[in-house]
Amino acid sequence: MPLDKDTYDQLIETVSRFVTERLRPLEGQVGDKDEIPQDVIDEMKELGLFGLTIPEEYGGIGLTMAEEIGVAIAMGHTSPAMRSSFGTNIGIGSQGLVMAGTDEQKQKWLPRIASGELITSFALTEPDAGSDAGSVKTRATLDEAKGVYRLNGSKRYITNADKADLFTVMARTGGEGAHGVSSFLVPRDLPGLSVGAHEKKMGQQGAHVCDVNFDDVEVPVENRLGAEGEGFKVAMRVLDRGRLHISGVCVGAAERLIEDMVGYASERQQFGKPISSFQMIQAQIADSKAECMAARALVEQTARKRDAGESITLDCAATKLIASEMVGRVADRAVQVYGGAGYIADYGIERFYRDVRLFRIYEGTSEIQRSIIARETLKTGG
Ligand code: COS
Repeated sequence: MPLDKDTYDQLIETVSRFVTERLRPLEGQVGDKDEIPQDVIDEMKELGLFGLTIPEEYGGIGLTMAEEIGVAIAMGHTSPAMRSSFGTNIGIGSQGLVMAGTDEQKQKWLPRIASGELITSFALTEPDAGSDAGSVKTRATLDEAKGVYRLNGSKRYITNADKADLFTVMARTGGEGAHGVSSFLVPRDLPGLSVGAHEKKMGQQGAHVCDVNFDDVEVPVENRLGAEGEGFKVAMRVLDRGRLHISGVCVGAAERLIEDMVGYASERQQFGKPISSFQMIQAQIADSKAECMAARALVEQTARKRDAGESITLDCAATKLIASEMVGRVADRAVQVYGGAGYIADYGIERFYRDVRLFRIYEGTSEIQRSIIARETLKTGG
């Protein structure tokens, strides 16, 4: 059920105020220290951000996709890592359970995910299985006598793994290819599970990615999500909506960069007048604004389609392609409008430029989005 208009407006206003007053002043610090302060995370928990998409009956707010997109756009107005701290709990780390879990599994985990007591992670990617997600090698071998699957293998670039208490892990129970993959809820404290040190990245400091290793980890049979062999499809459905959510964040980031560009161009004087009076600067602002508006319209349309129960695989791929490429161009123009200052860390524009680069890679590269769009379009005849 959608929220009533007043409640929704209030939610967006609260998130926007939190972004402006609490998070934006911390962007430089988070960028330098590669860590989001714990008191900020605690405040996010109090605001209910960890449970935005968890159904109400399991302790969350149960936002519709269109409402979730409103929050994603509002959160996009600050460094993307801020959103990532609760992003896995409301997205890829919980939605497999929401979509494919039994009531018992949901009762057991979702309330604590919604409150932020448990942090979740989505473990699909492996050293040799990135875009070709159906080729994962991590194996889950059933030991019927003991009532467990024994997990062996490694996952790579797993967001929030260092903080995670619960992983959704895609592992092979059957033969080659996507149909041999199942998914499992794997608590971090199981013996044999280890998490590597977080990687040093180009951007999005404060959001950590790590390897996760499984060495004979015994996962109870009742922790399997859905039937054997259904894990890949669960992962793909989770990624469809994840791609849409990320597209909302891209739109928010572009809106922020456009505001920054306009502010700077209006203040900065050259040749005796603000640089905003020069048509070449105006063109960069105009192109950014128009492209951002188009992406926002597409994101909102796709969210409404998902809420209406329509098939959205093609739409999500197209939305992610358009929104992530758009914000890349906007960030590039922002550096150009700022000129020398755009290259200097203190202004924060170069940090955004690095941060938004990831949007074209994670949750499916632009190349993968294009191949999904082509495949779906060829299937339906255009
Ligand atoms: N929703 C539901 N089911 C889906 C689906 C979706 N979005 N996409 C695929 N499936 C189903 C297919 O219908 C097929 O089932 P049937 O054979 O029963 O019809 C099954 O899953 C296998 O699909 P497919 O044959 O398309 O698998 P491929 O190995 O060709 O892989 C791509 C497809 C490339 C799209 C997939 O591997 C992918 O998205 N890769 C990118 C992974 C990614 O985004 N990684 C980012 C890191 S995770 S944060």
